[in-house]
Amino acid sequence: MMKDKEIQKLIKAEEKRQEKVINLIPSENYASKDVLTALGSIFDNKYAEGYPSARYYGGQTYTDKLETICQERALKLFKLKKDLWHANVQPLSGSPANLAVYLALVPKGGKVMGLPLSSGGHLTHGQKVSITGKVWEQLPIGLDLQTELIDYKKMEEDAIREKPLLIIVGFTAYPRFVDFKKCREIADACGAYLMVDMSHFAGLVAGGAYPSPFEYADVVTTTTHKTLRGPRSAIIFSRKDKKRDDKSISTLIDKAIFPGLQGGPHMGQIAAVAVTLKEADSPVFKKYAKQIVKNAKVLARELSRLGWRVVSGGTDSHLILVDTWMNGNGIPGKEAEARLEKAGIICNKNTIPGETRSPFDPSGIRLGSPAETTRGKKEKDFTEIARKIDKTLRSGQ
Ligand code: DSN
Repeated sequence: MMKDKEIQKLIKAEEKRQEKVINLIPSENYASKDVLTALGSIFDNKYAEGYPSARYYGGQTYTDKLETICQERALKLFKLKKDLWHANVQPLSGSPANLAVYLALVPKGGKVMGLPLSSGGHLTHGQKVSITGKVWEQLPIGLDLQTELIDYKKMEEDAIREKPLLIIVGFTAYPRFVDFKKCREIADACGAYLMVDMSHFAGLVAGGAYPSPFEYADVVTTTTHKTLRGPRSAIIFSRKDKKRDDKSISTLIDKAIFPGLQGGPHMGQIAAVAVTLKEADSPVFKKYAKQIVKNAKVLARELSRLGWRVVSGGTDSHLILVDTWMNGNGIPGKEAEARLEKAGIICNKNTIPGETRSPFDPSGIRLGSPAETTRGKKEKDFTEIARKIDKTLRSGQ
C-alpha cells in the first residue's frame, strides 16, 4: 500500500477502468507483471550517462550488464547478426528515437520522404507540426485513393525527381503490408537511406505475423509498448556497415541519442525492455502475434458484413480503419468514438484516405486487436465485439 492515498486511489481507479473496458486502441497493450516490476525497480535510481563500459558516473557494474543483455536480446529476437547490426536501447520513446535518426543522417534542411498523417504515417515522419517537419523538408508519400494503398509508382517518381536523403516507411493508421523490397529499390534509385519505423507492428514481426523489414532497411526504429507489449520505450536498430561521411551510422545514431538529445538513460525502462524482449522470444508470443492478426481480420470482415466501409477492404495487420461517415450516410468519427466509449469500447477517431472532414472531427475510427488479444480474446469474441460496435453506432441514427 502506498502512503500517498490520493495517487494510490487514482492508480486503483485506472486499474478498474482498464479492466472494465474493451480496449481497441491499436497502439496500446497490457504489459506483464514482470515488465511492470522491472520498470518500477531500483534501476530507476541510477544515473548511467554514456554507454556500457563508457559511462560518466561510477557504480555501473549492474547497469552495464543490464544494458548489454537488453541489446543482445533485441538482436536475437529479430534474428540479427551482431557484426552487422547495432541496437541502441536508450531512446526514451518513439519520437526521440526517430529524431535521433534524422539528426544522425540528414543535414538540417535536407529532404526526408515519409507518409504524412493523411496517408497513415506518424507526426515524426516529417509532419509540419513536429520538429521533424520544421527542421527538415518532408516529401509526402501518397496513397492511391482507389485502392487506399501506398502509391509506389508515384513514390518512385517523386523520389527520383526530388532526391530525398532519407525515406521513412512505417505507420500508425495504415492497415496493410508495406512492400519493403520496393521501398529499398526506391531508396537505391535516389540514393537515400531507408528507415522503417515498425513501432506499430514490431510484435507482429517478432512473432512472424508481418514481413520483417530488416532485410531491406538501413535503420529500423520501434517503440516497445505496442504489439511488442512492453514498457513505454524505444529501440533503434542500425546497420554497422552503412556510412555517412566515412562514419558508421550506428556510431552517429548513438551520439545523436547521447549526448545529442538525451541525458541519463532510464535504466528501469531498459530493464523492462529486456524482460519484454525475452517474453517475445517464445512460442507463446508467436501464437499471440498470429492471433492478433486473425482477430483484426475477423473484426474487419464482420464490420464490412454489417455494412460499414473498412478502408482498403480489410487488414493485413493488427489495425483497421473504419469509415463511419460514409459520405454522410453514417456518423462522424468523433461521435462514433464518444458513443463507443459510453458503451465501454475505447478507440480513437481517425482521418481516412482522401479525408473530406477535419482531423478533429474526421470521417472514421481506428480499431486494433492487440490489447484484447492479450486478454485471451479469439475470433468469436471479435465477432461479438463487431456486433456490439455496429449496434452502438446505429443506436440513435
Ligand atoms: N500515438 C501512437 C499511436 O496511437 O499510433 C503513435 O505514436
